[in-house]
Amino acid sequence: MAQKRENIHKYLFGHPFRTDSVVADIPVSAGEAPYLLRSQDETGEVFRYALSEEDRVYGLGEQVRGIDKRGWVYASWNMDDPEIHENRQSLYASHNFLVVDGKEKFGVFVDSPGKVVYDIDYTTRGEMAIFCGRDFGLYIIEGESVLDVIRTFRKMIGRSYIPPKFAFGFAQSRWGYMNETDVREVADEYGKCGFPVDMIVLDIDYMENYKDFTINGERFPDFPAFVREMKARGIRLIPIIDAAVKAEDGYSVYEEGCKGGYFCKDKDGKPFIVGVWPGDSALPDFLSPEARAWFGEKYRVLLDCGIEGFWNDMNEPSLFYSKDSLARTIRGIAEKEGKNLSLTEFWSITGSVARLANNADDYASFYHETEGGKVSHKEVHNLYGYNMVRAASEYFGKYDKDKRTLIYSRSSHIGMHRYGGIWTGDNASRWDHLLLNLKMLPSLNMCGFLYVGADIGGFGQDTTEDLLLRWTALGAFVPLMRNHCTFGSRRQEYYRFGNRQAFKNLLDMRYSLVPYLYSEFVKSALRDELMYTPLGFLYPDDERAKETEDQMFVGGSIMIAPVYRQNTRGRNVYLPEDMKMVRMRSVSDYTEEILPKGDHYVEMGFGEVVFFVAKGKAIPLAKPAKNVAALDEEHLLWIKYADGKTTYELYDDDGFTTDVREENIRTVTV
Ligand code: MIG
Repeated sequence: MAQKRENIHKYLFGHPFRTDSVVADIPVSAGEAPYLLRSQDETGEVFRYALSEEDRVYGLGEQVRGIDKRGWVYASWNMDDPEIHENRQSLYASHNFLVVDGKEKFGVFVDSPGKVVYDIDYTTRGEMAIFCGRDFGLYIIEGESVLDVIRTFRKMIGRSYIPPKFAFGFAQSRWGYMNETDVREVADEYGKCGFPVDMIVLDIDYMENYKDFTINGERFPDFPAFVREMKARGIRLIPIIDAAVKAEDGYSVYEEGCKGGYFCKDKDGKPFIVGVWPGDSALPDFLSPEARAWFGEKYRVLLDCGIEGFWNDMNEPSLFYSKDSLARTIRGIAEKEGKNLSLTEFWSITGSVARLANNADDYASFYHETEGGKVSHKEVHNLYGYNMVRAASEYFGKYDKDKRTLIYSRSSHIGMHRYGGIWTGDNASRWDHLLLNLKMLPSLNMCGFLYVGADIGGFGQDTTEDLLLRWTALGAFVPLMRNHCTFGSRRQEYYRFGNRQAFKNLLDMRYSLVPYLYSEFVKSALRDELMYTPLGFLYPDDERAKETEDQMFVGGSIMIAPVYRQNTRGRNVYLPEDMKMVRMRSVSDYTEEILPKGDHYVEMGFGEVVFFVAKGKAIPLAKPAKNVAALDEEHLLWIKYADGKTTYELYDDDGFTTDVREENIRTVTV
């Protein structure tokens, strides 16, 4: 039943595509949208807002730059490009929600499956301009505070995905674990060092020639037995599934897809062929409900082997080339053979090759069969990864309706937050990427994504021990705690470094924090709240808090202030109120100190976890264990900052139930 919600205004423009980003039934409002000045240009509708000096703009999820988004142009256009730096306009995901925080406070959600551009105080100082295209929904959300606006928005898009509890353990990954021996070695070394671990991730090499839903029989001769062997050691294997399906006769997934018409088609109705890891491949049409049901069911082979978690990659979709554009490019270059070329002609050759990947013309050359009819991919580009995950998730519910399955994706869009988590793609071993990891967390939460993480240590390039230590100290507080890197880079499993004790402390501390992280995560999901909250959202009258973008509340009880610079023994920390500083090397080796509101230089050693408890708050900690299942949560240690008693809302369950409910949160007095 349509509810009238005074604080949500909804408008439709053109013929909006049904994205299923919003689940609430909201009636269309009359008149023009408040706050924004509407105009048109050659791209479609444009909405402008005059920003005053003190206004801040938050949101946009997986994006570059600060928590306050002012001063740059951002685009929603899912893109596989590992060169991540502050001058990029879009990364792997598109999250079209932002909040203006000033005298006026309101949220804007552009419900569009295609390109949206946000020029926030960049081209024209003091102006925000949003270029929405022609066919979209626009929501304006009002509230008393930034947090209020976010809560209303989150409620409107539906409850965030909750993974199984083991997903709060640690995951070791690397592109290049080739076979059982490689995986066993990781498990053995973790065991020898006494490092806890819950998951070892399988990248594309476990497959036969990069074919989805196959297992390379030479590398993994008895996969179900190997899955069992690892599980008996307390470790779950998390295989990857790529978006594109190898186009090869005799490969059942390809043949079924062709027969059922489940692939995206070219203008002549034939499967559109692109080049990615398996070579020539077809793209499942995840926007078609039939294709989703078909592809989802394919997960069964792996689920039947005992697999309980997956990751989805290459689903922007990433295209190294399309068959047609590659052929055209090769012909173009061949024509130049033997000619005396000008430099401009020479560069047009290198340019034509460089433009092959993720080419806009290719994205405009294939089509989806949707409930609303045939649409060009270009119009709905940003929904592809979202619906890939949805395909899997819808099937997991059928395979075992009472059990949560782990899934996280590279590409995403608002709406996908109900079906799975995300990791933020191909970062690199750079100190600024550690800071970016921190800053993205609240923006992602605002857009519904709670199960999130970045590759710890950096995916590309070579990590260093100090970077890895500092990054792991942040990762200890992040739901998806995964150390992952590319083949060809320096190996970065923790046991390869000298300071093992420091790494052990950090990993053990993570496991000690699981009762807290799990409780805070579930509460955030059930109550449509942030798990990571910037200081400025909590202390709106404190200018210093507002400009502090390198500290964060994690859940309701604690603030973290990670070290993200090399050659430092600690850092400056701003306390927005009196807080208790806790410095832990382990749950049995720690110090506490009450510090007054204001600035402090705080030393933070490698192998120490430092956090700050807010007044009246408590946190539960468990003794470390080799994996999540082995944690003793009957006997918790409590840390609090209170004279006398205080309470904490603790959540726990069997780790798998889909029946996650508010009533199962217990208020514990400590
Ligand atoms: O083109 O599967 O972001 O995590 O290791 C690279 C190989 C494909 C990109 C993912 C990365 C993964 C890699 N993949």
